[in-house]
Amino acid sequence: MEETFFILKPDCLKRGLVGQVLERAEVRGLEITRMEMRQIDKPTLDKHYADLVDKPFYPVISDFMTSGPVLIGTFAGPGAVQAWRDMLGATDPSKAQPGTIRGDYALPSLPGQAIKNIAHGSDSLESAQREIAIWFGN
Ligand code: IDP
Ligand code: MG
Repeated sequence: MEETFFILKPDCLKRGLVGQVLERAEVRGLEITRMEMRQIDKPTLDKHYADLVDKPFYPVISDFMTSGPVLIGTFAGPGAVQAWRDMLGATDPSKAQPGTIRGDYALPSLPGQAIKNIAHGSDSLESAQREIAIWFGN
């Protein structure tokens, strides 16, 4: 069964939205196959966001993602990777459609601040496998 990797980001936990976000995934039919609360360490985040570490805004993302506990985990189901991406909506909450998690629960960030958009989802099957290996080992 296809698996995708998720992170419920620090804003999700701080705002008490864990139940609502997980409920959406479960109601859709995605099965939680792993889940763990973590305080992210920067070296692991750097591996996870290897394509972003050299961007000028990466330090604010890194500070945001390590600003409080997160929940990491995996969802399984047919087409789980695309299903969870579609449920999240666009990266920038100002572009995310109503009905998506980011469109319903997040607002645009102020200039120079990290985009706080509730949750992460792998963007492809290859990314999912890479990320699951980083966070959980094979
Ligand atoms: P994604 O989460 O929709 O896959 P990515 O481009 O992979 O988006 O970026 C990872 C995360 O980094 C985003 O979810 C967001 O929290 C943050 N981010 C991305 N681009 C920016 C930016 O231009 N400014 C601030 N934060 C950003
Ligand atoms: Mg991404």
